[in-house]
Amino acid sequence: LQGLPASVDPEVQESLHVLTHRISRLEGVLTLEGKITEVGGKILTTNGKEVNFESTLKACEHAGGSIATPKNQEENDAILDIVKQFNRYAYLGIRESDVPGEFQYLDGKPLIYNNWYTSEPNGKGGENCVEMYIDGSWNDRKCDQYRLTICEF
Ligand code: 291
Ligand code: CA
Repeated sequence: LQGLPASVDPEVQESLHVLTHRISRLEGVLTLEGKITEVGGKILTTNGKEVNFESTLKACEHAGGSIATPKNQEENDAILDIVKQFNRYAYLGIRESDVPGEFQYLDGKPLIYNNWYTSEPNGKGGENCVEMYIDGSWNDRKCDQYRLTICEF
C-alpha cells in the first residue's frame, strides 16, 4: 500500500494489504458477473427495478450510495451500458434549478458535462428531472415516471 507513513505498525500495514487484496478480488468477481461496473473511481450498479425519481434517490441512499450522475463521457458511457443491457431509461442525479431551464447536480452545483438530446431540455412544463435514453442522450422529464434504478458508490 502506497502513501502509508512508515510509522504505521507493520501488522496494521499487513492487514490493510490483505483487505485491499480481498476487496479487489470481490470487485473482480462482481465485475465479471456483470453486477457492477467500475469507471474512474466510481462503482455503478443496478437492482434492475424501475421506480420514480424520489424512490430512486431513496433506494440508492439506503444502499449507502447515490443516484448515478455522469460527470464526463466515460461515466455517461458506463451508465449507458447498463441502460442498454436492461433496455430501460434511467433517471440521473440532475434536477432543474430555481432558474427555469437551468439544470444542476443534487448538491446545487452547476453541470460540468451534459449530453442533451437535440433541442433538450425543452421544459414542457414540470419536467424537473432528467432521464437517459437508450443512446445515452438526456431528456428533461417529469419525475413521476418509472425508470431503471442505477446507483453510484
Ligand atoms: C417528447 C419530447 C421530450 C419530452 C417528452 C415528454 C413525454 O419525447 O418532447 O422532450 O420530455 O415528449 O413530454 O411525456 C408524455 N407524457 O408523453 C417523447 C419521446 C419520443
Ligand atoms: Ca424534455
